[in-house]
Amino acid sequence: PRLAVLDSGVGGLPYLHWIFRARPAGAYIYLADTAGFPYGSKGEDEIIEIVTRMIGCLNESFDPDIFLIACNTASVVALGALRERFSKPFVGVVPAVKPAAQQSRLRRIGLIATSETVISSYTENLISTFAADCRVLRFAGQDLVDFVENDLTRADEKARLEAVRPACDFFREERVDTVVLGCTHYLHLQKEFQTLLGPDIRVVDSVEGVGRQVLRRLEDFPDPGQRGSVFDIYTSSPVPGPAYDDFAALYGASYRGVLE
Ligand code: DGN
Repeated sequence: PRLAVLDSGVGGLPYLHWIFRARPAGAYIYLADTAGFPYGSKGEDEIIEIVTRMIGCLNESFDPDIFLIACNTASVVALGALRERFSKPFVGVVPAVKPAAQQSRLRRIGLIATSETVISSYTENLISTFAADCRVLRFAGQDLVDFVENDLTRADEKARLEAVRPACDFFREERVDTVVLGCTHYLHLQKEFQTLLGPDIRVVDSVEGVGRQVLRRLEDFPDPGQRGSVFDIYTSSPVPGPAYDDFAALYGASYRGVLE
């Protein structure tokens, strides 16, 4: 199968890594829209326009069987428009409010995401459909997205913990028992979140749920055999610093530079 994955940066890599490990034989192309980064503070129309353009590029260059929008912001805002525009299957990533509501005993859930995701009507809908009897305490964490995108791979553990501390302090004060990582970039800091939130607060993400959904969809498409196996990362602009090489090494992928 040929799968193309889009995020504004490195956030979707843990998702693709999960899929790649589960089904190594496939052509996996990851595009980080570094030119459009960050999506989280842009308006809806602009996000739809940018994401549509990026998917158009991927479609032309790789002709994938399936697209994964590995970005909560782009998914909650643009999935509808993408499905209308392109006749290929799309899987999106949205905040894991439903599993969180199934698990929260105190009916108090924390949601950390970009401001665009936090205020979106899609998120409101998710909450009223699946967590209507819960208090959902929201934290918009753009600084943390910037930290992951630019500084994470060269930051020591102390700096990583400091980066997640404001959000964790907020959630502990609000006495939630479950926290949803509602932006894919935060997945890279899952361990640090869990350390500062402590054992009584459960951290919920959508990696496995989304991964399984993609694998089911990929079953319809042929296996290219071992020689067809690739995990390539592209960016949409030149990137300063070693972050993309670092991330590629971390996930067994190759960073191929700017998508032409
Ligand atoms: N990784 C994206 C998300 O899941 O919402 C957004 C990051 C950004 O562009 N701010």
